[in-house]
Amino acid sequence: MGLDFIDSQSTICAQATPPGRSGVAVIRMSGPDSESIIKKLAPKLKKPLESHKLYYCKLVHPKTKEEIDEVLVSFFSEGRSYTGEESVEISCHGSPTVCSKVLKSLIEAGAKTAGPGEFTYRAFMNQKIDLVQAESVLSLIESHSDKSAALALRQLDGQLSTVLSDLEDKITYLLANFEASIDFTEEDIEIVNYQAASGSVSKILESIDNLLTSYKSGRAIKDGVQVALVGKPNAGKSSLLNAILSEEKAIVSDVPGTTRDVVEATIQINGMTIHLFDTAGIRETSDQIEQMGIQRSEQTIEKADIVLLLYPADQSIDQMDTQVFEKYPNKNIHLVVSKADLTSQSTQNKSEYLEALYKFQDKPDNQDKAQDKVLFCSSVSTGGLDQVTSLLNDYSKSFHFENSGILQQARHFELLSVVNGHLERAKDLIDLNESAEFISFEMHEAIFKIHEVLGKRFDDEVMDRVFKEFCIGK
Ligand SMILES: Nc1nc2c(ncn2[C@@H]2O[C@H](COP(=O)(O)OP(=O)(O)OP(=O)(O)O)[C@@H](O)[C@H]2O)c(=O)[nH]1
Ligand SMILES: [Mg+2]
Repeated sequence: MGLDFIDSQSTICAQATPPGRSGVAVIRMSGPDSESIIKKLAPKLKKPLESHKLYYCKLVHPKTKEEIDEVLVSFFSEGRSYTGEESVEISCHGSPTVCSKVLKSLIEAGAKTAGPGEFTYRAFMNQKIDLVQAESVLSLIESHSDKSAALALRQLDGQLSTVLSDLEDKITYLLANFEASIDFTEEDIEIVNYQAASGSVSKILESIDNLLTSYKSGRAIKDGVQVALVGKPNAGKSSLLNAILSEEKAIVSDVPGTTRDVVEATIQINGMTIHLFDTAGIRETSDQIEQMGIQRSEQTIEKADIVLLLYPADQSIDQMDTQVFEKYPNKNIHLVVSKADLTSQSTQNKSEYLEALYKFQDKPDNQDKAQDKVLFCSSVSTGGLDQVTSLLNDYSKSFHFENSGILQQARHFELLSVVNGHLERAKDLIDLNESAEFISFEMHEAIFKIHEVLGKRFDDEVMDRVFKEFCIGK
């Protein structure tokens, strides 16, 4: 994107609602000339506009005086708007022609088209929000599930920013002590109690570790959970996908190798987005297109949070299945015995499947948990999906964010991992009774990185990364 579009002296405008027809569309304007520009389009608005008031008026082209629309104008004075600048919002009729005329007239009257995310960028530059909150605006706009919207809203509310500022304060306090002790090294006065400081750093590291661990949940809440349906050709993967969706989404046939490309579908369970991926059956083949499909199946396994490895109840596990366990020993793999209607479940030997799986994966100490790894399903009989749906149900319920801050952005995770590294080194130095200068250096670096997360320090690269995802009008 580049930030060359930024010129905070200008007044910008853009449509805030999506393009297309709607009852009402909203056009936003922000910048020092907002009031004077809207008055050029609405000559009847003579008196100074009052903040947070709605004005009903007719808009006309500033030069030709052609009538454009009857609209509602809301006015926000400088310091009392989203961007912190004087701003106007025009609610006009939601016709693309009307919106385009309003925007053209605003530009004729002196406004310029906003760049992607420029309204939020200005809010950040005017210290209305920090960078973490700016990112949450985008997350909220893009949220596709109840939980992702709720989490983004919390971040916008400043919950994560507060947790990070609190960490910053604690590190700054320790740093101040170590820096003070640098000045007194000659005089043999003990300013810092190294043992107490080590304990304090451990506590901070614990909080950071909690945040870093929370990223797995945060990412799943934000982006959804990825579930891969894999297994041999004809195992019943596409049938299972269709049965879960109650829709004939993927082609089903008794010809092995029917599915070639990955078929994706999305469902919502307990406020979470679940992405289901039906894949090409894995087998040895000389067919080049099928080989490409199998490669995609493997890529899907790599990205997946849960892998459902299907194999039909009337067959036993073979080398193709165990290869998946062997190749992905750390994946959350569940064995799904498909077509369970073809044989009686009681004749199935669960331990045989478990043995095959736990040859390559760590067996949980809890026996029930170990047993839970095998599910039976039938895509054709009543209640045949119960075990699969309850697995997805339980999994989607396992994501919480009631209490502390939770990370959902890769940028935050990366930077806090660096903070963690600096503080671990600081703690090692403290425990070795090293000089306060070295310890202070690590703490300084840690604080710099927290500043980068919050946007107290930033450069074009950071801004580009944050704002490149935004669309115009946000
Ligand atoms: N009896 C029974 N037949 C099933 C079940 N699920 C699938 N089948 C049949 O098994 C055959 C293969 O089903 P698909 O869903 O296409 O299998 P797939 O794993 O997607 O196969 P590929 O795309 O070739 O890898 C079809 O004839 C289905 O009707 C089931 O639960 N019970
Ligand atoms: Mg298929």
